[in-house]
Amino acid sequence: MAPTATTVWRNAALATFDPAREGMGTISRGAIAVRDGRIAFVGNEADLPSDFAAAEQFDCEGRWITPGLIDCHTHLVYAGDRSQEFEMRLEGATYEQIARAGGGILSSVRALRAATEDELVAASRPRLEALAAEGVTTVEIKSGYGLDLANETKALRAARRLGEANGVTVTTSLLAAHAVPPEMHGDRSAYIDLIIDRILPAVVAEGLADAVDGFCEHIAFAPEEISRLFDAARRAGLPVRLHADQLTNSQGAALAASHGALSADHLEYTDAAGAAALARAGTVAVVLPGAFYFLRETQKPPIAEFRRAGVRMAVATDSNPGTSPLTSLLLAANMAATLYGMTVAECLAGITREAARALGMGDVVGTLEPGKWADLAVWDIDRPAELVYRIGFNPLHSRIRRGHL
Ligand code: DI6
Ligand code: FE
Repeated sequence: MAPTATTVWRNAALATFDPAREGMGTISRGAIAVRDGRIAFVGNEADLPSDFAAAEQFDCEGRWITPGLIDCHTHLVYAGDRSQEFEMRLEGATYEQIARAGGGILSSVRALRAATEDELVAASRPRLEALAAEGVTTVEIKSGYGLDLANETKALRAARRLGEANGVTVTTSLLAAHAVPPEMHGDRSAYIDLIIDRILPAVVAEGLADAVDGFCEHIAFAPEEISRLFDAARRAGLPVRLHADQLTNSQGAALAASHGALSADHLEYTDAAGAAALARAGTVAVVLPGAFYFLRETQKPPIAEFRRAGVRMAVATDSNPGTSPLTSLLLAANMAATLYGMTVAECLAGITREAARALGMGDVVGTLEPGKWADLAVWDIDRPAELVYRIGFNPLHSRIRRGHL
């Protein structure tokens, strides 16, 4: 074992989010030993095994360490912006009106189709860097602004390249079922066939997606259409996730649960039966308060029902040009607390452990436990609550991914 492959982060307070420990799994005077990019020891510094005595040591001077943050729902690969539609909404237009008039998602489709893959990478990189600057080490990125074979694969390739180049683990979702492309003239069912017969097989053959997503909504796809797509995804060996009950209750949560989805996301209009279905299926509820805030929604996801039913909750940015031009996961956590009434522990677990679970990555990231990747965030804070409490302040001291600063 080369000595440089082993490092110790000592003199730190730890919020491990290890489910075997209480609350946030805190350790007040802790140490983490890292070997070959993975956590080899987590615990009290006094219990650090002597085999790590020769390792390179970093004195954290009492700072806090959390798992590297995980943004489990973004659409951050896009071209252009939608600030003009923002202005229209401020003058009274609604999101649905703009979407039905060919704006909304379709305006981002036009912009993405006109961009080269290199241009997409260049346009999206600052957004990924903004997340990383706040301690994010894993980001999920969806397609959904291409809506045909060439452009969906272009977006997913851009997402993969962003991950390789920027020290962030990127996991991708094929969200071809985001809107009906203009050339299909509203024929939703034919477009679902195109996804199943052409786009999904090509994406699988090239290894471009880690999951399949869909938008189940009156302005997007109906439950039967999503069901057909999800059956195909599962036959192709990909897990599924769903944009569910964001603008209306379309029984999206129950639909996601019935397909064993990793996550159901948004959920503002989900009812108690939907919450119970998520709990039974072990589907994570991903709340996206950035979109709620930006659309000035008033209907909140049923957090109390989720708690009662034992649904696991994650929090993400939904970073996208239309409904959540947000690139701060800490601000998303603050909004989950202030707008939805989630506790500090729920918010922080929601951007670490539960976000990992929502991505099907709960066995490799999301907590500080031996065997997981050494993805860490070191913070200049005295209490974990500060991460949720501040608005627009970044207390990150350093970010470690797979053992590397
Ligand atoms: N729900 C959303 O909030 C985003 N996608 C979705 O299904 C919005 C995407 C956009 O408006 O560009
Ligand atoms: Fe989304």
